[in-house]
Amino acid sequence: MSTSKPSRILFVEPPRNYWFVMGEYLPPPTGLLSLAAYLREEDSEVETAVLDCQAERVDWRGLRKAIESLEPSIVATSGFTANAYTCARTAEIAKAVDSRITTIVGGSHFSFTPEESLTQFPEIDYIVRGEGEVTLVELVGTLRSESRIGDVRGISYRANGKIIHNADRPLIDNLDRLPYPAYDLVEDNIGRYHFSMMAGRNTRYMILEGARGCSHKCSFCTQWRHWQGMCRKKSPKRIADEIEFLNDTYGGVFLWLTDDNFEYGTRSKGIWDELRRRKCRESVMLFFQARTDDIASNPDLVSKMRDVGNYWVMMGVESNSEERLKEFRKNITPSDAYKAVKVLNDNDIFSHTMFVTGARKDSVKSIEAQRDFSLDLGADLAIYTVLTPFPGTSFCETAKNNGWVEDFNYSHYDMAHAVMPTETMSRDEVQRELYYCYRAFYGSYTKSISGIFSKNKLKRTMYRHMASQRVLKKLRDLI
Ligand code: B12
Ligand code: SF4
Repeated sequence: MSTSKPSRILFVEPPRNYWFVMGEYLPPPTGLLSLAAYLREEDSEVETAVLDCQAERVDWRGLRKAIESLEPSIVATSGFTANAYTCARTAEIAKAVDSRITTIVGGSHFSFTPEESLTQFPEIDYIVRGEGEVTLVELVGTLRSESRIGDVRGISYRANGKIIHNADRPLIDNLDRLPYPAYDLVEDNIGRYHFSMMAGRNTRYMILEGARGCSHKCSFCTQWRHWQGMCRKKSPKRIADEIEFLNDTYGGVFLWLTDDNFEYGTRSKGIWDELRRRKCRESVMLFFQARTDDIASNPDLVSKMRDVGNYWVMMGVESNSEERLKEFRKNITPSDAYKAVKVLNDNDIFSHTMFVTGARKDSVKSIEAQRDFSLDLGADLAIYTVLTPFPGTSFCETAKNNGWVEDFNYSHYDMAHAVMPTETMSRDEVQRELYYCYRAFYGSYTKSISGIFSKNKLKRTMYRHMASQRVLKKLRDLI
């Protein structure tokens, strides 16, 4: 095997655990598909393949066999904090097959921990920090031509026993220029991608990007820093074209927009205008993430988006406490949450609320109040998460500087494991309170029965699925 021409790159979605809190699902590896699409468009000398271990039911031994038979010169993978170790293990396997294989990782976790990760994982050769497309093309070209690696912006690596961090790379200025994710490279898997709880086992689940970044700066969130504090949006036409393409070409129905903050106020009008003339709007189920203040102040635009297929909205309500919201730098109020839930419910859009528990000043009493508030809102779904010090967040710096973090095992950084105590609660107590939150939401017999027999198909699917997945038991087992 050789790293000289042509480059043969294998993108690997490693074997991973799913996030049991939302039941059973199988997502497409969108980040890798976006990189693969751009790379093959820009570099005709590269051979590109994607191995989705999840979809193809390939375990670690199978991954090793696949690398042996495909003989890539480069193995690339992506991860966020909770699955960082699976990326390192992928690189380790590639090196065990052939030490000349170049291993590249990227994604939010590695972007924020290049020094730590390159020290901890000798099997990783290169970390691509931040936006990946242009950097990967340059890195692959540079490796092939054996030219100066020091000139490739946006990478970290080892040289002469030292860890080197090249300068950052500026962001792509127009996201419309990016090709569609290379779903053709996982064509055999497309029928398997699904999100049971949200759309049912047999509804085709695909992910697309409408924007990168967020203009807010919440203390617990990695996204705004990952995208350099900027929010770049694809044009309404491009977004509608991509939705239509996924629906027409691959039968994609449940379409999850990755945009961290959809912004109904500024974007709905254009996207609605594009979609309302297209047939696909009748069959797609669009999922958005949005802020409560934005939804609350734009009921008419939310209603317009419902007309073109927006069935489900997830919003970060986070807390009932003004003080906590201020500490999170969230810039919303609890009354925004009431208004937002009402707007969604009035428009028959599934209202999915998210809460953060286990902040430093949280106590059994304050979490109880948060729980009551979450039930009182009347949303279709509440997901409770534990405040987690993700590397790259400003909260992580505060938590580390104050010595609050007790658990440094990144595989527990999934917002379902308590990794820090609060001022008045141990980690076990935080974990127990988290369970009580879910028990209050799903455990109510009358609520579950009315959910299971609800007239709303999405609600029915969700409650039936959650009952079958024994989510409550899994959460209790964490205590
Ligand atoms: C869709 C999604 C999901 C889906 C499916 C994810 C999947 N495919 O596995 C579901 C619902 C299952 C999910 C679950 C979780 N998610 Co999630 N998810 C997302 C979301 C919205 C989109 C991901 C995506 O496709 N982005 C589009 C691609 C193109 O962006 P990208 O991955 O960042 O890749 C770019 C660069 O980072 C870089 N890059 C990335 N990887 C690589 C690799 C190489 C080799 C190179 C060169 C470059 C590179 O290049 C890419 C193009 O520029 C993101 C937020 C976001 N907007 O990204 C959160 C996000 C990734 N999730 C997050 C979290 C915390 C979770 C959960 C732990 C819990 C939760 N509350 O949701 C679970 C964990 C699941 C698990 N056990 O693995 C966090 C991660 C934070 C962190 N630092 O760890 C994010 C960032 C959300 C947030 N606001 O904080 N998620
Ligand atoms: S939590 Fe949401 S609103 Fe806050 S910075 Fe992150 S993406 Fe933006």
